[in-house]
Formats: sequence, structure tokens, C-alpha cells
Amino acid sequence: MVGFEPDSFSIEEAWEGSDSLGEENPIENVTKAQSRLQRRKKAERARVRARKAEESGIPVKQVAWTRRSAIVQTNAVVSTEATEVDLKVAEGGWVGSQKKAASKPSSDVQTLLDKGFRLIKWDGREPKAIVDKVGRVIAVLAGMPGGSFQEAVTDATAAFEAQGQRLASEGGGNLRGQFHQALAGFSHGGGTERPTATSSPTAYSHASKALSSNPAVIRLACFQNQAFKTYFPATHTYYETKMLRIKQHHPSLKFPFVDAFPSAAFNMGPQTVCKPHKDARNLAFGLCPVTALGDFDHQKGGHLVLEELELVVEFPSGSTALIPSAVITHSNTTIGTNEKRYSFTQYASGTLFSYVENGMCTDKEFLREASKKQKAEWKGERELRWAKGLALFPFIDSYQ
Ligand SMILES: O=C(O)CCC(=O)C(=O)O
Ligand SMILES: [Fe+2]
Repeated sequence: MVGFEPDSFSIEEAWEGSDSLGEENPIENVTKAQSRLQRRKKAERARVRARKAEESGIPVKQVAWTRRSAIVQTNAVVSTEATEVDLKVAEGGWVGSQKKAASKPSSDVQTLLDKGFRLIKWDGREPKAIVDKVGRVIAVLAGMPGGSFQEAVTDATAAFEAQGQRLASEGGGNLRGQFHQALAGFSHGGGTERPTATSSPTAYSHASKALSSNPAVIRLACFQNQAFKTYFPATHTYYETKMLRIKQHHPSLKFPFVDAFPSAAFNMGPQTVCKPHKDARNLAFGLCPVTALGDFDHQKGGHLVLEELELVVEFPSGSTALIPSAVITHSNTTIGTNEKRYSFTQYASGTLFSYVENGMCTDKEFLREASKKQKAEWKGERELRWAKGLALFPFIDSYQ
């Protein structure tokens, strides 16, 4: 869908030279033929995007950039005292800290406010940026587009509800809370040797298929991607570049919606209220879009709680937020017993990126084949990984 590249905005080159490890690597050699193929595929993708944009009739171009500069002009900036030290990363810099935190239940708003959390009122439409102590944008409340988007929200909500109801008898429950969750796409890590298609339990595979192909959900996915590109342009480029390499190397793996995100999660409730958690396997310096759906009073519950930032953010149905889900503990506040809440997210596991950076192999395989010099470079890169990843986050000034 949507694809605009205003000339006025130059995306900083994401991680200049970060591919060099892959190029010299003994296992993979990127040939000229591959880069021709890459160019052809890029052109083909641009054609498909243009055609889809035309078919959907969605006004594509300028809107998002205007909304981004409005954040600065209207001072819709939430300043926090967070520093990079508050964001815990695992050794190697690819994924969040895997240390198990004590499992805590979700809270209600008042309990959090009593603990000193700050309430961020949000209409779910006008974007706001959340910045750390030095003005680095670490999360964005992207809002939602106007026009017919609301219809997509209504249709997507109905689809989540219908799929959730089909599953009602199954009970539900996952690590994040007591709700049904189906997954789509592929992932890597936790012992896999190659990127592997996500296998939902059989009961969930129908929901995963139905929601992945639902036009309203596709529209939400495209908006999430557009928001990611708008507010975190360098990170988005990094995702697309690395995921293209995966696509070329493993053509049978299917991206559920867009080329930047290899995985999606459909949280079908009926009461999607996440307990405090980090999605530590996701890329440590990555962003994860979350769209809230359902029928609940967003002033009373369903808030997005960002623990290290001590924020409780109103999160109305239909709105999208972009959060670094691997390094910030997040959860939702409780909702009323008769209320319904669903959510939809896209994400990417950190190990997929290290796999590409290694030249399409695991760390173990890389180290087995690498020369002494390559090993030394590899170690050096690991030490710099988090700093380089952090450098992809924009500063609020760049939104002017
Ligand atoms: O529903 C939400 O607001 C958050 C969803 C989430 O964090 C998850 O699925 O991991
Ligand atoms: Fe999460």
C-alpha cells in the first residue's frame, strides 16, 4: 500500500557499512547477480505498492509528514527521565535482557497513579512522541488516520471478535495474559538453526489465516508500517534491508503483511489485558507497533503502561503506538467485566537480524568457519551493536 518518499526528507543511511561482515563472510557471498535481482525486486515492489495505493484510494503522500512535524509544533512531546541504561539489553546487543522478571498481574489506573506513574491523556488520534532524557524518541503514539480508516477499525474489531468467539471453548491464555493469541509469519531464536515459520497451536491456525487475509486487518498492518517508517525512518530502513536478505535467501518464508515485519500477533481477548512483560526476543533496538481494538472505556482501562518510563497512557480502540517492546516492560490496565479488548501487533525477532549479519548462519556456525580476523571483527561488532542500534532512534529535533 502507501508508499511515499518525499524528496525533502533524507533518511540517514542506516548503519553504514553494517553489511561488511556478511560480504566477507565465508558462508555467504553477495554476488553482482544477486544485487541485480535485488534491484529488480525493489522496482517490482514499488510497482505493486503504487498499484495497491491506487486501488485502495487512500490518500498517500503528505499526510504523515505533516503529522510528524505537528508533534514538534504543538509540543506533543512527553519528556521522560529515561536513559539508555534503563533499557536492558542482552550481551551481544541483539535482543532484550532475558532475565526473568517476577510475574506480576495487571493493575488498575489508580494503583499505578498512587505509585507515582504519570497519566498521559490521549485521544488516540493526534500523534505524540515519548522522548528520553536527551531528547531521543523512544516511543511514538502514532494515532490513527481519518477518513475511511474508522471503517477498517470496525471491521477488524468484528473479525477479531468472531475469531475469538470460535475459540471461546478452548480456554485461552499465554505468557502475556489470559487471552487468545494467534501468530503469523516466521521467527528465529530460542534454539532454531534457521528462520522458521511460526506454528500456532492447531486451534489458532484458522484464526491466524483468517485475520492475515482480512482486508481491514491488512489496512491496519499497512498503517502500522507507515507509522514506523514515518517516525523511525532509519530503523525502518534497517528492518527492510535485512528482511530483504532473508526473503532472498529463504523465498519460501512468508511475510504476513509487509516486508519490514516477519511476524504478527493477533490478540483476540475477549479481554486482552497484558500482564507486565518484555518481548525480550524481539530486536533490542527495534520498534513494535500495537493497535488497540475493541469496545472499552479508554479513560478507565486498557491503558498502555510503560514501566521504566513510569507512564500510563490512554490507548483508545483503533489507535496505534510504537514501542521498543524488547526493552521496555509494558502491560495494560484492567478493563470492566463486560468490556472487550483486542490488539494487533507486528514484530521481528532479534536473532533474525544477527542471522543476516552473520551471513545467513547462526553464531555457532559463523564462529566455526570464521578466520581469526573475522572472529575479532565479529566480537568488536557485538560490543558496538547496542550503541549502533541506539543511533538509529531519531532525536525529536529531526521531526521539525
Ligand atoms: O495489547 C497491548 O496493548 C499490548 C500487546 C502486547 O504487548 C503483546 O502482544 O506482546
Ligand atoms: Fe508485548
